[in-house]
Amino acid sequence: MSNSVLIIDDSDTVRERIIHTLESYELFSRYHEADDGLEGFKKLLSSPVDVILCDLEMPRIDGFKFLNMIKARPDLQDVPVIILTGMNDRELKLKGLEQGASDYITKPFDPEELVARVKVHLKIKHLQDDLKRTNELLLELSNTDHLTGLFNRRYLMEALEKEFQRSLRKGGNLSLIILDIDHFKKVNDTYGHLQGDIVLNKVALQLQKELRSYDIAARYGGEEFVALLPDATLKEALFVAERVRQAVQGTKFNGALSSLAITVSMGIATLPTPEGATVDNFIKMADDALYRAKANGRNRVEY
Ligand code: GH3
Ligand code: MG
Ligand code: MG
Ligand code: MG
Ligand code: MG
Repeated sequence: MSNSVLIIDDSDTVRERIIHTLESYELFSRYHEADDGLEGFKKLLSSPVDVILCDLEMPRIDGFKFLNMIKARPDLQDVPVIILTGMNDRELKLKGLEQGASDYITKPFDPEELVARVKVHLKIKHLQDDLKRTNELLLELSNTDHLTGLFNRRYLMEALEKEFQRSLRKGGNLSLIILDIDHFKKVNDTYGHLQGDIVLNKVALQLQKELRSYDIAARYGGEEFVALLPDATLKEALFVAERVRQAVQGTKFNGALSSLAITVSMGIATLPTPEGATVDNFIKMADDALYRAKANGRNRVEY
């Protein structure tokens, strides 16, 4: 058991009694003590704990102020605070719980009840920690762009690396289309970011619709998308890109966006290339072509 607890109380005797109780149940491997809220806050910053037992009435920073201090910190606000006080007052209890305390125990405390409640909050804290870790892991492992549902850049780069090597090995074709929405900043500026997101979703949908099942459509950056077309020749990629260009140009929006018309520019690169290519300059070829499409008036495809 590697749990740690912070006990904040201005009475040495009370702190001793709490530690004595917790020790006999072997709940914690580390005990931190402080005799007021400020001291407790400092201790917390240097050593994170799993649960805090906190007195209300203390000199300088009292229990309520301490609660406010830690609930204002995103890195500390999930640590459960159990108020342990001699004041058995309904208003104070409600105030404490409202300000973010996880529980409220009055002194003199019943040792078994204290331990039982500490256990409950430790359990919740651990479940919360697990959930946070799982979420972080899922995000890390995720292949999906959350706004559009297309693949994300991370997945695209993995797939591109694989397809690129495969194509070099077999001498087959591989086409890469980079798509960038024209004057997208103006859409955001005129209609707001949320409406901008709707437009991004629509373009993502249009792109996806023109692809084959084994093509990969990804959100490459803010308003940039990439389509990776295994085995597609330049001619085939041009055909796809042109269809996407026309589909986007013909898009009708509803509601606030009903008078909006958008276009996209695209750049294409295709393997094999005359000279030896790397993944990086393969992308750069498509990017350069996109740049030319922008320079040549937008709403067009270059390669
Ligand atoms: P150009 O035709 O030259 O591409 O013009 P542009 O306005 O599209 O070019 P620029 O790259 O300057 O602007 C891209 C804009 O995309 C800027 C940024 O605010 C917006 N953007 C990036 N990511 C998102 C997003 O996730 N949602 C929304 N709504 N807008 C985004
Ligand atoms: Mg006190
Ligand atoms: Mg851009
Ligand atoms: Mg741009
Ligand atoms: Mg753009």
